[in-house]
Amino acid sequence: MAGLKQFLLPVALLALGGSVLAMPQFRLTAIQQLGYDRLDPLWQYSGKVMGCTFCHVNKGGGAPWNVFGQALQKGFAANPKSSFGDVLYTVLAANGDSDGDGYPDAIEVFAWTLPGDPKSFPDKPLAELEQAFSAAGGAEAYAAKKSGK
Ligand SMILES: [Ca+2]
Repeated sequence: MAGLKQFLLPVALLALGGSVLAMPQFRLTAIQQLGYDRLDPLWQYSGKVMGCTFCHVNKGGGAPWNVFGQALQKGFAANPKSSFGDVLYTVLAANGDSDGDGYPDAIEVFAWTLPGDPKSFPDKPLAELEQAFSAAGGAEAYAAKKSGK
């Protein structure tokens, strides 16, 4: 019996850990920092929460980055010693509209649309969203987690 347990536990951990590790660290950090993990309790395993096109042009990620991803890259260039979480927060708190669709990046994050794709934008008026965003804590709610991840 003990032998079977000793065999099964590592296999189970490997199966779980493999899919988690398959998700890039920046994406893991962003999903948790921006509260997207609330969308799906199994987000780490479904892989569907916050697709790569949040920051990248292609669905599979990698280069090139879309305009929001480029804004993050500029944030890193301006503060090379910052953590990804801090850069993400700085860009969102700056209230810019990377894709120029009329909705600031932070509002698009709040509304679950893509801040780097002008064809993706909220279906509610900006003023209404800004009011709800402010009531939910505004950009402060997107500050980097204290764990430093
Ligand atoms: Ca926008």
